[in-house]
Amino acid sequence: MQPSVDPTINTLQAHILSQEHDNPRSNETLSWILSALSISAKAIAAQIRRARLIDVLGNVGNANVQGEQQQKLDVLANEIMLRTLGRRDDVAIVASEENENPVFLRDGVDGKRRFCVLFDPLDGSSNLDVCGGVGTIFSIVRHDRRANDPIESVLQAGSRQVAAGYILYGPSTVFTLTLGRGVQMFVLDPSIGAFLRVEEDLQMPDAHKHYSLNEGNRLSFPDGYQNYLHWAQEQTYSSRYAGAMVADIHRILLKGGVFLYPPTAKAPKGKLRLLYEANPMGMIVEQAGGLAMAARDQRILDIEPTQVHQRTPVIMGSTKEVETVLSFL
Ligand code: AHM
Ligand code: MG
Repeated sequence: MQPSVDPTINTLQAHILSQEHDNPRSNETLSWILSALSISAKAIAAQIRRARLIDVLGNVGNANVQGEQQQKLDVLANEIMLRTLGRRDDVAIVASEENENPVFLRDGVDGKRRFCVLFDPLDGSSNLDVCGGVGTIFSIVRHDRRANDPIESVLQAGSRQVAAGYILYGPSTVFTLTLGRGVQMFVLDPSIGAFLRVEEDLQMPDAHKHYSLNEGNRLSFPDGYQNYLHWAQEQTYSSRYAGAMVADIHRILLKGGVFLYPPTAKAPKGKLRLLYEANPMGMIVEQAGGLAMAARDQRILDIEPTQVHQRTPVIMGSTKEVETVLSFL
């Protein structure tokens, strides 16, 4: 007899099990990976909450593969994720913003389906010193056993993701997940140590007169973006920018608006990374009824990646707001 799941217990764990129960073939081994991500989220949240007290703020003194200064918590969060995911038999490869190359863990020679987990362990980490919101972003794709090396296996278009999500470490810890059938949102109840569902099949507002971008770069945006900004300000749009993509997209999922990271003089291909930032956030936004684009005619999830750490411009959020931006490009 099939085990049944009590539908009144709306925890992340119960959600994963019920999905597996309803779709036994498509999700057969994701539950262990998602439970590792949930444990990582709790461990990272605990470190962040006490960061100022246990001396884990500030730089390590090294630059990561992107040439960016690593914070102590970037390194710590990366280690937590590598350790928890590394122990899961279903994970073939892990790829992190903080590591130059994907790490190969095990193959699927026993015929068992295995997955690649790509992640940014601590996105927006420069917010840490000022107690601002930061997040973890993850993307899960099937491991391609025919691939010649780990890089080849992780280089898959975002439309092939089987699951994606983010964890926001703010006043509460929020776990937002899609398994390709809608978006579910959970909040950590620290008193019982479980993520409880707060939004089921979340749909974002279609429009909202808010834009979110680093306006300091304005003068080096391509003309279309500058014209859009001019227009939006004439229309009395409001500006909201947390400086952490997870916090900005989380707000837009709930309230609506558009998030942009255009090409700039400093970052001509955009700043955000395709595989573990734009793709997973793009899948969440699309599953919530929004749009995620890289350019006027380029959907983010359709980009065929060529490099693990490749960057892309990002325009994502409420459908009408994204369409308006595109009309200026
Ligand atoms: P990070 O992964 O090194 O933290 O960089 C990504 C972050 C995003 O969260 C955020 O949207 C963006 O960088 C902010 O960049 P800027 O400071 O240029 O506005
Ligand atoms: Mg990041």
